[in-house]
Amino acid sequence: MALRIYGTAASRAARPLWVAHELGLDFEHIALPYLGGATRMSEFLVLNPNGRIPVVDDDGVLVWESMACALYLAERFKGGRWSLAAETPAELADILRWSFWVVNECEKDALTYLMHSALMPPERRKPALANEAERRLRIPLRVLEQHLQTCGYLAGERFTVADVCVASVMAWVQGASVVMEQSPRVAEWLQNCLARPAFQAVQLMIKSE
Ligand SMILES: N[C@@H](CCC(=O)N[C@@H](CS)C(=O)NCC(=O)O)C(=O)O
Repeated sequence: MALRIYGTAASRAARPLWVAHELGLDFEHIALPYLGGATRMSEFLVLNPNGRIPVVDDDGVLVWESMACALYLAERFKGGRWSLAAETPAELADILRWSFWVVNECEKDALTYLMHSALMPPERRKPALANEAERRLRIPLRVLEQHLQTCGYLAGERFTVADVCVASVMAWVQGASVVMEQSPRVAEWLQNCLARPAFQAVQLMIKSE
């Protein structure tokens, strides 16, 4: 098998896995957990010296950083039955800016919200941290809401890898009032993205791991 994706589906590996399912790629999934030390073993550090998942191994071409993995797969396999990659310079600009935007402006606060509202055991959660993260997210979410008032997608007039990158982060805050109450267009767009069969396939992978 020439294409391998490392990382449990219940992690940022969901991003390249989502793209792989969208494109109907033939790949091997190595569901490496991020807890328990497997990512710190020397065999894994050869793939990613940062000791983190995901990693994409495309016949020896190694990609780490989950958004880079998603962008790489979309570009590398863009000639298939369905393209998630840019077809024009304007689409490329949109894909790059939204993907970098979500990592830099939203991901940290979205993760803090998720950890302190759902993921951590209740006794370790700090609601004040979740509230503060949600409050900070109001500013970038206004930008996304404004964009979606006139466009159905993030790049061009079709679903692209930019939607995967941004929706994969917004999924962490999908139940928060900053989405549900403040950002109705974001909520609608997110619901459409998460209803896609490829995203649902990743959810099934999570359940079966
Ligand atoms: N910026 C990196 C973050 C990767 C990351 O933190 N992955 C987590 C799982 S979602 C991990 O491997 N954690 C293990 C560790 O940090 O030791 C990316 O987007 O790929």
